[in-house]
Amino acid sequence: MAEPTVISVDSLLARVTSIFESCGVRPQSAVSVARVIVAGERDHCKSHGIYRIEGCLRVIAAGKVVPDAVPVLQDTGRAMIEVDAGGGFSNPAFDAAVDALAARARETGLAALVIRDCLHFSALWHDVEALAARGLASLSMCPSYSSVAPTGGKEPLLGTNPIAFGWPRPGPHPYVFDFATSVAARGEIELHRRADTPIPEGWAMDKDGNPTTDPEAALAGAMLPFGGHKGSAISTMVELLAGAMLGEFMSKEALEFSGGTSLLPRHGALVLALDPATFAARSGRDPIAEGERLLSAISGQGARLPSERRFAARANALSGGIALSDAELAQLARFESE
Ligand code: NDP
Ligand code: PYC
Repeated sequence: MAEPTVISVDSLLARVTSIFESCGVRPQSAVSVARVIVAGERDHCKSHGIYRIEGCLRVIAAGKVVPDAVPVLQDTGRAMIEVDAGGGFSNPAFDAAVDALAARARETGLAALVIRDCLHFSALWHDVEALAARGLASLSMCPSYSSVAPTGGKEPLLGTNPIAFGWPRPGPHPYVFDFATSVAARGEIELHRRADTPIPEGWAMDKDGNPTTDPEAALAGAMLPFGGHKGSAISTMVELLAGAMLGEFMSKEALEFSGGTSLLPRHGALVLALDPATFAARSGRDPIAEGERLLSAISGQGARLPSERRFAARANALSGGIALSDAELAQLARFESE
């Protein structure tokens, strides 16, 4: 088998940024979008790494995202800060609002960021890591497009609706989890389809509601929520909070807007930021120290914390670069020449 080619994180970032710029994405947004994609690759989270470039370019070509949208921040001084992404990518909108969100959470203890009318193709850990770096706990969530059947049903209705949580820790890395509320992200199934490998049992049903390990049949059928009725309920909560409550698309509307799952979903997103120091003030206890006791006890049992794999992959990539296969390099080169 051919040896992979190693490329530095910075040089991959420069290449991906320039691919987006040459497709009309305004430079500041191109960097925001590329940074999250390259970070996915750097952290070896392939389902939201460079494979997503193609999807982003497809929505640009289909006119379903506004590449030069300028996010507009609306801060009325209350707990809820809004940023209108104007039909553009979600990452630039988040980047435009994160400092205001963090400042408000520090001021009031709890603040919410509503991102309106965005295309959220990406992973959410990035949002919660940015807030943890500012000393805040956070929850981030968004709907997707209908591809998951509620537990007990057979029809795709819910999205893969990701949810991420971040908690600040002393030291370089926060506590972070970030996952699809489906058993696996849809991107994982797509990667199996491309590699022509079966998906594990329990991920999806075919269009007749029968269990399947065939990625094509799974993509044409319905994915399953993680944890049965519990994941189904959490996914429903994401639809309600980040769709219905915001007055933004729910997964079904996002699917209708896109006309299918081949285009990435457009909708809103909700990010809650909480200041642990404010919440704990009257208790006289140090929430971060309390958190450390719990997290050390988890690790002390030999259990791994979520994101430990990600942080280890990140350290490797930052020191030794990112290994890309010939096929991935060829795809990058194709995007650069288009
Ligand atoms: P994974 O199942 O790969 O990982 C979920 C989380 O669990 C990660 O924080 C991971 O940490 C952690 N984890 C995994 N294995 C263990 C373990 N054995 N012990 C402890 N923790 C563990 O994620 P998904 O495939 O569900 O989602 C991948 C990405 O897709 C997410 O970033 C999500 O935001 C994104 N997504 C985006 C959507 C969108 O519409 N924008 C839709 C759906 C998903 P680690 O990374 O260290 O393994
Ligand atoms: O991987 O499920 C997924 C996904 C949907 C939209 C963006 N990512």
